Amino acid sequence: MAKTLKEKLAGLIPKLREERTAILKGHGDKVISEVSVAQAFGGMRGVKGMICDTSVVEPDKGLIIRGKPILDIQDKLPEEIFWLLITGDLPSADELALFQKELKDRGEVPKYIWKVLKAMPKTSHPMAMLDTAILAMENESAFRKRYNEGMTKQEYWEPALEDAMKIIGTIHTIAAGVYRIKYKKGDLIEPSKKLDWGADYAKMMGLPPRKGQNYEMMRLYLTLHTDHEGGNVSANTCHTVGSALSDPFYAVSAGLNGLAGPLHGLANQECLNWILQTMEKFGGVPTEKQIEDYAWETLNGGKVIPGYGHAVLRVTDPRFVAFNGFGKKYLSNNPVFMTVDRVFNIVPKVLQAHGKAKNPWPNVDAGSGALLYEAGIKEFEYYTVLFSVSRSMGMLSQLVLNRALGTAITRPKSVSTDWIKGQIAG
Ligand code: HAX
Repeated sequence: MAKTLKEKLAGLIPKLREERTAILKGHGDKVISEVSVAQAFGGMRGVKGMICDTSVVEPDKGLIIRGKPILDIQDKLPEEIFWLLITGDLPSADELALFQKELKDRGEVPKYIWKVLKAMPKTSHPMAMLDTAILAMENESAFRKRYNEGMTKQEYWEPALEDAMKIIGTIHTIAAGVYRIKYKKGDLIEPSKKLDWGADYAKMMGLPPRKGQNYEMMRLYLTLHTDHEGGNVSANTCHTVGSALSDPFYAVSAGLNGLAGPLHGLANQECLNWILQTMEKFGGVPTEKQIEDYAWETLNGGKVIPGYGHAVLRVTDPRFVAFNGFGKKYLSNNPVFMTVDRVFNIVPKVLQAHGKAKNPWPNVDAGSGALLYEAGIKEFEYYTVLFSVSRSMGMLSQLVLNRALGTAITRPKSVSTDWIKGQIAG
């Protein structure tokens, strides 16, 4: 008989706890990182100060989920990736079917959420709408109820998982509702009883299936964005808020607020903007020389070229490679995709000549917008919502594991500038 996710985790957690205890007992004093003045002033870049087992980002390889390079698992469903993130293994066919059913069983969005969303100003950003909806749904939290009843620390992960499954079971429906309400696309579309998570999201947004191409695009998009280790702004924020035992609704809503920043998740709306501006300026697919000129114009204007550079990566992001592969398969004659592809030939050389960015290569956001645009999603400011639906899986898998392992409340030590001056003076 196939196991539920909860049964599977219940079997795994005792071993994970033993391993953690043994490491801390035997090697708790081992130094794994030092911090320079530049790192303290510079966003703690590179400081090793937290644990995340769901995925790692290797500077020269990109995203690796539980030992599997992302390009090797790009054809898996996002539901399978969630299972992989949280348990370390891909689900069997039976486990997947049972898990998908469990998500659908939790798929009802409370009616008050639609009232909240419809009451928001017409000018609200779709990310503000999504984050507000998740926060308003805190009312449903099993974690908060069980905490107030007095559960033991050993039990924390169980209602955290229940909340995680409620969020994943509904976030695509809420996000599709945000799309239809915000952009006046008509009545809300009910979730399907049959479709998988990604295809159902596309359908509820009202995208035409296009012989399944749009469903395939959505699954790929959601699979590629689930997780990017623990230190990025959204994961780290979710982790910190969750570490105070704020329940998963609070923690995920907070993490998504971080994803809404232009240097993080919002970059994907800015990328396509940059591509379309280039096309508009030059009246169609620009030549390589025109792209080069426009890239310099952007840099000389003191702006960043969105979609390029990364805090950790030092190679072309494999997720960009996956999107490019989809584009080459379905959109090879499409002007927007052709421009993205041409920009990829030019911008790294310009950034190298500019000499500032440590990584001149494209990140995940450089190519995804073209695919979304061609799928019929023309509202750029919505793109981060799609990112959020996927990233909720990474944040929640990390959060459930942290509650299972009893990870402590986050509390790094800050120091004052005077203290730094004192250190420098010796
Ligand atoms: N265009 C122009 N300048 C860039 C650049 C780019 N694409 N990428 C980096 N630089 C600049 C930085 O602004 C910085 O300049 P200052 O010294 O004047 O501050 C310098 O190069 C060194 O930066 P870095 O160490 O290479 O990069 P950071 O770790 O500081 O920042 C960013 C990483 C992703 C924020 C950065 O590369 C950037 O702003 N890129 C464009 C925006 C973008 O694509 N963001 C999406 C990232 C992926 C993601 O998280 N998605 O959610």
